[in-house]
Parts: sequence; structure tokens; C-alpha cells
Amino acid sequence: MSVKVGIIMGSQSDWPTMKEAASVLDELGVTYETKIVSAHRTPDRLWAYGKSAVERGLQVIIAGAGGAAHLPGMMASKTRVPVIGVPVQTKALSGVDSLYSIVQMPKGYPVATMAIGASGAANAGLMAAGILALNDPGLAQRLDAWRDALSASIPDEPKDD
Ligand code: RP5
Repeated sequence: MSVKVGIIMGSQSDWPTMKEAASVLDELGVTYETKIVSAHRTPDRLWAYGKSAVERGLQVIIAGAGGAAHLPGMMASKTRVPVIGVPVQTKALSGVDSLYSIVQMPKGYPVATMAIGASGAANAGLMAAGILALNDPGLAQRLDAWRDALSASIPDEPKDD
């Protein structure tokens, strides 16, 4: 069976953030592929990945990048497969640069933009799982259980350390 989720990122340096998405998908039993695809350093790789995404059976692409983060938007321009964008936190501007680069897409080429950093990457994994769960009852059940477990782990009252 073909892999349905692609996790792509602009650089090796994005992996510590993007592996939060991978980790959530692991917990939910969703298979995925991971690739370094840079809008600026490997534009031909980006083009080839986007061009073949539909025929390869990808159903969601999670794309993370930092700084001048053009990867998610460029990928959305190349394929109709839904793209979830993760703004990677940067040293210079704390990831606000990444967020602004990803979120403000022109009409016609949407990117579902997550929060900056690790939480955004984890939520990207959950969002991808939620999309796939629409047509996968087993995954829907696992996702419901995951959400219930998270909810159950929250204490009723705060306590001192
Ligand atoms: C972007 O530039 C990448 O997504 C990364 O977040 C940022 C910095 O890349 P490196 O210089 O660490 O490779 O393209």
C-alpha cells in the first residue's frame, strides 16, 4: 500500500521540530515518508515531489520550513494534495518570519498553517491523521482514543511542585 503522508522540510536543521509530527503519526499507526526538500536549495526536487504527489498516492503533505519559508506555499502551488505548513522557530526572529512566510497565501493556493515550532509540528501530525480518519474507521478510533487519553491526563486541580 502506498504511503499517504509526506513529511517534508527545508533542511536537516528542521528535523528536531518536524519529528514531532512523525512521532504523533507513529503513535497513531500512520505510515509516512520523510524528505528534505528545499524551496531554495533544491527547487528541482520540490518540483518533482509536487508533480508526482497525486500519482504516488499521497493524501496529505506536512511541510516545515524556517525563515524565508517558501516550501509549504510552493508545494501547494504544485499539487492539489492538501498541504499543512509548519513554521519552524528561528534564532533571528523566533519563527514569526516563518509564520508570515507560510500563512499569508494568495487566494487559490491554501496552506493550512499550524503554530510555530514543536506544538505546530505535533498538531500537523494530528491534522493529517484527522483528514485520513475521514475514510479510515480504524484510524478514527485510534485518534478518538488518543484524544480521550490526553484529556484524561489533565488533572482537575493544580498542585505545588
Ligand atoms: C530553511 O532555512 C530551512 O527550512 C531552515 O529552517 C532554514 C535554515 O536552514 P539551515 O541553514 O539550517 O540548513 O530553508
